[in-house]
Amino acid sequence: MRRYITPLLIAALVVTLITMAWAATVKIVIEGEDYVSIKPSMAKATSEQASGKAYVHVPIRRPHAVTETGPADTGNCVYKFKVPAAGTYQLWALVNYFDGCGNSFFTIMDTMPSTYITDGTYGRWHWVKGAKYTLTAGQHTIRFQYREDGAKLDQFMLINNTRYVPTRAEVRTPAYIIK
Ligand SMILES: [Ca+2]
Repeated sequence: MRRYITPLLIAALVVTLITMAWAATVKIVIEGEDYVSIKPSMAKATSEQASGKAYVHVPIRRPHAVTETGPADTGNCVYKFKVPAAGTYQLWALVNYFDGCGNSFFTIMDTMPSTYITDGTYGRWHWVKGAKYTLTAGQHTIRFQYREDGAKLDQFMLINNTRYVPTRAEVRTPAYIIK
């Protein structure tokens, strides 16, 4: 009997540590349409395919840019949220990009330097990894801003588990959203 005790204790310890790690994971999921303010040419739109049946986007301009010409205005959406535990949070965004000149948003956290979120997948909803932010517990503000026309944002997530990779729409977390 005795020779089983050590492996059992180790197994119990491992399970406890894994449980603690998972319990400490904070996932903040905000819909694109949860903004506290919206400025054109960022606009809200509806879709049966979108989480919450809505998203925000920079509508395609005609003629659509064929080079990296820069945005035509400072259209943006501002979001306010509560962080329950200080830490390093990975930004993910569920987006649909038009093409190589319509595949990014600026992302600005609080007063931190502007970054942007982009990748090379077009014409379908998919998750894109953005910047990592060191956040204190408490209230924060993030702005998604027009960088290229033809970019759509369904929802975004901030998560303190940097290994987590989202694969489908996440469940909105109203407890962390300030509206
Ligand atoms: Ca949405």
